[in-house]
Amino acid sequence: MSLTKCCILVLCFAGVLPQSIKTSNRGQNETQPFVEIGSKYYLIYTAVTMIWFCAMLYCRNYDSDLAVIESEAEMDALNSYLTTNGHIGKQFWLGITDLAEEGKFMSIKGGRPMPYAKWSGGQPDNKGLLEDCVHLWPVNNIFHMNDNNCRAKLYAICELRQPKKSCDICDLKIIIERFMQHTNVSHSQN
Ligand SMILES: [Ca+2]
Ligand SMILES: [Ca+2]
Repeated sequence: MSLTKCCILVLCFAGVLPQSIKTSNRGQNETQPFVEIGSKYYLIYTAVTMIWFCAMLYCRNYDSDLAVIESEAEMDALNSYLTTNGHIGKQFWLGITDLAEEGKFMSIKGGRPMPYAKWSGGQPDNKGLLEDCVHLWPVNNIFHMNDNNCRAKLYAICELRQPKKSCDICDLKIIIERFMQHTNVSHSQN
């Protein structure tokens, strides 16, 4: 990571982020303030525009990540929501970048190649050799993807992380059961 990028991250932590950010509390209302759109929960944040790095950190404050659209169904659901809820003129950062290797767009969520793309005409074009972060913008009132300068100030769409797989709980359950069995055996021997 270059010194410039490090400085940008420090700036984000030092107060560029909106003061209203709070760590999510999933205890009372697990999805608040996210809205269910299609098969996922999203936070459409339109109070402040941010550079891509700050948008990424903003989402992290909510135990979420910049959204990564994984299928045509997800794209259609999100497009439908944005266009019918007053967001048609806005642009939103996604969690996709080719910062690591030019032209190889990766998901920041899973560290894998972007699972789905709906580029607008002629994109991605890496205009001025400066465009490494992907966002949604409306073309003819339909949201498409474009690579843009990561320092452009756009809105953020955060995507709530999926719950952990139940196997973690299963493993814990097995450990507890074995402990209880061991305790019972110990007691019966005493
Ligand atoms: Ca690029
Ligand atoms: Ca572009």
